[in-house]
Amino acid sequence: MRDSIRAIVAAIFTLTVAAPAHAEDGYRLWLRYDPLPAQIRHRYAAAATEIVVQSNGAIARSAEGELRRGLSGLLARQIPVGSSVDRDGAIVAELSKASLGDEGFTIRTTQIAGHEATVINASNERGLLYGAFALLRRFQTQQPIDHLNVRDRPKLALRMLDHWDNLNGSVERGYAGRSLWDWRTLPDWEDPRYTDYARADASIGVNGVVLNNVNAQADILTEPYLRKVAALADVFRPWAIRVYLSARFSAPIDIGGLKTADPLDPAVHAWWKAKVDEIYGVIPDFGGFLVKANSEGEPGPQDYHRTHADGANMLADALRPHGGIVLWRAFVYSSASDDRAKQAFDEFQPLDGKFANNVIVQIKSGPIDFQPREPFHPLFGAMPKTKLGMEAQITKEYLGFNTHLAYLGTMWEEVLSARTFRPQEDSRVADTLTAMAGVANTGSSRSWSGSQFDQANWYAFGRLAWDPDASAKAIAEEWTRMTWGNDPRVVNAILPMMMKSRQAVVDYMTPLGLAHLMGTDHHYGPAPWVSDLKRPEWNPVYYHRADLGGIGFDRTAAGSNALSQYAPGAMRQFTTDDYLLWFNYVPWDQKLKSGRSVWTELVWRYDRGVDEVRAMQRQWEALRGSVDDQRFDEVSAYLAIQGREAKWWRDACIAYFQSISKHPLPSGSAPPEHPLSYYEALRFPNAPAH
Ligand code: GCW
Repeated sequence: MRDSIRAIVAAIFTLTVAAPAHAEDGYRLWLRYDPLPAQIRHRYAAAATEIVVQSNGAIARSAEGELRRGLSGLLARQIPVGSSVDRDGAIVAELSKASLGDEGFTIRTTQIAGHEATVINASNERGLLYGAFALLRRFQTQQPIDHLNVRDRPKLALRMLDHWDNLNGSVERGYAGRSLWDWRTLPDWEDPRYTDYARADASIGVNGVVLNNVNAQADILTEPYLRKVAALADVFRPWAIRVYLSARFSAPIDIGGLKTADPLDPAVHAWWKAKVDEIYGVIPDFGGFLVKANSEGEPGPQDYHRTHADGANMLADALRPHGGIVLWRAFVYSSASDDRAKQAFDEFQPLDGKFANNVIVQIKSGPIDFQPREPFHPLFGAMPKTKLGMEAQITKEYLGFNTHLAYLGTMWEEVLSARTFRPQEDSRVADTLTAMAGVANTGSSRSWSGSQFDQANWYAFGRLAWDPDASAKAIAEEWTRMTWGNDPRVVNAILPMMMKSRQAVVDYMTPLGLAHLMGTDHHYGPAPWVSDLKRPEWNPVYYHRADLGGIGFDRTAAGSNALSQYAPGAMRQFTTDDYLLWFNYVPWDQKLKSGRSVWTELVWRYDRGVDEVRAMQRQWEALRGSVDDQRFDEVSAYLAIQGREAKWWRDACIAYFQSISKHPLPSGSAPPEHPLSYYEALRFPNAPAH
C-alpha cells in the first residue's frame, strides 16, 4: 500500500515538476524564450525593467509584443509596458530623424529623462522591429547588454522565402507536411499559425514571401483566391512582410479567355494591367510576381518567339505604377544545349541591359540545380546592367530530405564568398546581388521544417540574406544557443556537427564534383546507373560520364567549354579536387593532390562521408540527458536513418562505379553490402513531394 502511494506521489511529482511547460516538438523554433539561468537573469535584471515603444503603427505593436513576450519569458517575470521612461533600465524603441536606412537600426545604452536606458532607434517601424529581435537575440545568446553601441542594416533589400506550395495543399519538394496555407478556410479563418510563421520570418529579417509554387496554377490570380491572399497579407503586414505570387505566364489564356499570352500583344498587356490593378485593389502593398517561364514545360514568352526580357518587361510595366516588381527566374535548360550547365548563361547573359529596372533576374546558386556542391552560377557578375537575385534551396531536395542533418549555412557561405572577378576584379557573388530568395522548408509539421536541425537552415538563410558576409559558423552558434540552450557542452558538441555536416553529405552522395546521381523524379536515394530517360540531361549518366577510361564531365575548352563562362581569374577556384569531376573527365588512375588515384580517392571520400555520419551519431548520443528527451529522440532516430541512407548511397555508388572502372576496391574499404543489381531494383513509388 505504502509503496503504491509512494509511486503515485512520485508520478504526480514527475508530471508537475519534471514535465516541460511546453511540448518539446520544436514548434517554438529559435524563439523559445525559456527562463535564462538565475545568475544570468540577475545580471540582466537591472537593464530590463520596462518596455517603452514610442510609435503607434502596427509594426511597432509587433515589436512591443515580441519584446514583452521575449523578455518576460527569458527573465521569468512580467516586464511592464509603459508609455514613458520613468525608471532606470527601460528598453525603449523610438523613431529617430537620423537616417538609418529603410530597415536599419541602432541599439545604444544611453540616458533618457535622467534614466539609464537601452534605446532602439530606426527611421521607420520596420527598423524598430528588426532592432527588437536583435536585442532579444543578445539576451537569448547571453551576450553583454551594457554599453551597447550597435548599428545594423540589411545589405540586401529583398530577402524572400519562396514557397513551392500548391493550391491543393501539397508542397513540391516539401518534406515537412502539408502547406501552411489552408486555402479552403481562408479568408474566413486566419490560423494563429500564420502569425507565428510571420514572427519567425521577421526575426531573421525575411521581408517577402511568395505564397505559391513557381509551377503555378493561374487560379491563384482569380478573385476568390486573391481575397485569401489578401487575408494572409493582412496577417503578415504587421511583421513587415509583403506578399508576392508566382504568376503563370499563360494566365491570360487560362483564366482570361484570351487566345494568346504573347507579351507583345496589346490585349495581353491590357489583361495583365487590369489584373495587377485588381490585385492592388485588395492588397495595396502587394510585392509582385515570381515567374518560371520556358522552363521544364512551363509556358513563357519563347512560345511566341519573344525573349525572357520581353516577357518580364511586360509584367514589370503593369506592376511599376504600384511599386511592384518581377522576379524572373533564370532556371532554364533543354536537350538542345550540349551542356545543361551552360544554357542559362547562354540565354540570359546576352539580355543584360534589356530588363526593366523593376525586374530582378533570379538565378539558382549553381548552374545546374541545387546539388550538394556546385560551382557558383556563372551569371553572377556577368550581367552588370541587370538586378540579380540568388535563389537558394532551403528544403533539402538533394541533400537527404528532412531526415539528414545537413547545415546549409556553410554551402551558401561558400557560394556567396566565391570570387566572380567581375564586374570588378575583387567582386564576389555576394556583391552582385540585390535579392536572395530561399525555397522554403516549412510545412504543417509541428517542427515547421520536418526536423529539428532543418530549422537551422531556415534561420541561416534569413541571416545570410540580411548579411551575405556573415559567418556561417557564427550563425550556427547563434541558432544553437537559441534553439538548444547556452550550455557550453551542448554548444560545443552541436557546432562541429553542423559545420561538418554538409561536406559529409557531399562525400557520401556526390564527392569530387559529381552531381545529379539521385533517383529520377522523386530524387530519393542513389541511381547513377540510369541512362534510359527520354531527355539526355535527365539521366545521371549524362552528368558523371563514367566509362572504362575514366569519369567526369569535360567542361574545359576540349569539352563543352562551360568553364569559359567564368572570368579567367575565377577559374582558379575550381582547381581544387572538390570540383574535379564537375569540370574534368579524368582517367581512373590519375594521381591527385592527396597522392591517391581518382578511383581510390572516390572510394575514400564515400567512406569518409559515412564515417562522418557515424561520428555525428556518437557526438549526439553524448548529449543524452543534456537536451530534452523529445527532441533528442527525434534527432537520434533521424541520424540513424541518415546513417543507413549514407551507407546505401556509398554502397550503391561504389558498386556501380566499380562495375564501370573494373578496379578492385582499395584495401581497407569494405565491399558494398549487396550486389549492384539489388540497388538497381529498388523502387520508391511513394517517395514524398515530387
Ligand atoms: O530542382 C527542380 C525541382 C523541381 C522544381 C524545379 C524548379 C519547382 O526538382 O521540383 O520545380 O527545380 O526550380 O523550377
